[in-house]
Amino acid sequence: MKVLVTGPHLSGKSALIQGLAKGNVINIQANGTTVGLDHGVAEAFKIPIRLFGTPGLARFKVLRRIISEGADGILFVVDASNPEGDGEARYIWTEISDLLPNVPCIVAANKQDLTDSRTPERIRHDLSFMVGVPVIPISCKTDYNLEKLLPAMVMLITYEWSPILRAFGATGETSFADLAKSLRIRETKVRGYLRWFELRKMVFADWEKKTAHLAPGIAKILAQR
Ligand SMILES: Nc1nc2c(ncn2[C@@H]2O[C@H](COP(=O)(O)OP(=O)(O)OP(=O)(O)O)[C@@H](O)[C@H]2O)c(=O)[nH]1
Ligand SMILES: [Mg+2]
Repeated sequence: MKVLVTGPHLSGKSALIQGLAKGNVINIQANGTTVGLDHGVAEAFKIPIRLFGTPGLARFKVLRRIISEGADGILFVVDASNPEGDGEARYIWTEISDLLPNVPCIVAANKQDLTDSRTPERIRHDLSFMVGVPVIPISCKTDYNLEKLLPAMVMLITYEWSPILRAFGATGETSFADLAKSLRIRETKVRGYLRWFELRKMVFADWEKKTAHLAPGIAKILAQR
């Protein structure tokens, strides 16, 4: 899975990727600001997650567009202690929701270690343009709640695809033919979906036997609901 880490300048995007990927990170920056990208690899529900961080400066719009391509989820990082950054958050949100419409998103309300940081309720109120997007309070400085972000993201992405993923048996193999039947689509279309899910390690397919099964983490999420 590819998860985009974006948000306004100096909100803590690079710090978050450091915290989530635990040092397994590449960062291109100059004078303390990202001018290229951040890349890190992490995991949730045993699903590998490739994190791509964008620069936050408004002028790097072109890079944000390139880095956003094909993202399955968005972590939108805001500085909870800095309401002056909300205008910039709105600008980046408008840009990203145009590039990645209907992609699951979570707001990470960062810097909760600071005494003047806003609560999730306050952030929901102040960023009311992000209607319906869940807000998780975090601190990259103390690692507060960092462990919650990626499981929540994998769950959101799985729910998004659950109408298709539920056609798989919870355990064991499901044949391509059975998938086509229960989804009422052609087998060629089933193969298209399988390639897409396989790339994201959400499903494993045996292309010779023409069977596939859910990754255990995905089966677990679907069983919980
Ligand atoms: N107190 C506090 N400071 C933080 C936290 N997270 C990041 N910072 C600080 O905030 C500043 C910006 O952090 P970065 O991770 O570089 O922010 P960024 O969003 O990647 O910045 P750009 O790439 O320039 O847009 C740095 O000085 C960090 O040390 C946090 O949770 N608490
Ligand atoms: Mg950065």
